[in-house]
Amino acid sequence: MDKKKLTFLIAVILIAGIGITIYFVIQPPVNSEPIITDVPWPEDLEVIWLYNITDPLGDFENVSEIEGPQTIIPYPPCDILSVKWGIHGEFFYLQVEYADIIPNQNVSIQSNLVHGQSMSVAFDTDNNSSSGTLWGVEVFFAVGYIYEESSVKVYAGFDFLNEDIHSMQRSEPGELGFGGIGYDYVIVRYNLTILGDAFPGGYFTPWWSWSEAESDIYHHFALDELGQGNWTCPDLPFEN
Ligand SMILES: [Ca+2]
Ligand SMILES: [Ca+2]
Repeated sequence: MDKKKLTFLIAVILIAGIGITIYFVIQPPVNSEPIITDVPWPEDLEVIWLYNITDPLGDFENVSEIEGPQTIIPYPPCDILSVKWGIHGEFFYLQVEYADIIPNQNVSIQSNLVHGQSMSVAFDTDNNSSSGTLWGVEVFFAVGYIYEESSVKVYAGFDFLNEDIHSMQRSEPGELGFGGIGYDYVIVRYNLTILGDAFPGGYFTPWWSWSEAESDIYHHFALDELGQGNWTCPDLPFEN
């Protein structure tokens, strides 16, 4: 494994608190359950997407070095095929397509019982790797699933104390729009007006994204890494 890849995977161990650890091991973020607001959703979501990532089918990482199986166990529900995001009004919208439906009960596979999964998109919103937390991240948007609870966790984490992603001072609930448990996609949104300096808009912003599942044996049962890229966020239609 090359150093860059190993660095990413080690980082995933730390930042996994975003997605899985927080749900199952550490205290869940306050108010992480999806909220329902009375702000209408756009009638045509297709017009609001600003960024589109496509990802190969079956491109799982070998996670044997980070509390994972010694060999890759394909797990299509957490295999991402595409991610889209966009900004409309006060919200950041996120759409994720998976290779299979998100189960509503634990999945028995090769002596493992897979009980949940999550995906995250993290942004270095000031394009400064020295500010924020790991990688320079100022905010992450997460959506996770606890199968047996048919529970979808949607939240944004921000305001970090140091490079430990678990040091986030604030998390704010997002809103589940469509899909989730029982579907092979999800569309969620997060209110940007709450994020303040963590999402000022109008910046060149490096991003990171990944999807992972956890079993009763392995903290990282499966990992689909979308990797890293860059996005120029438009000016926001409000003052943050
Ligand atoms: Ca994939
Ligand atoms: Ca930063």
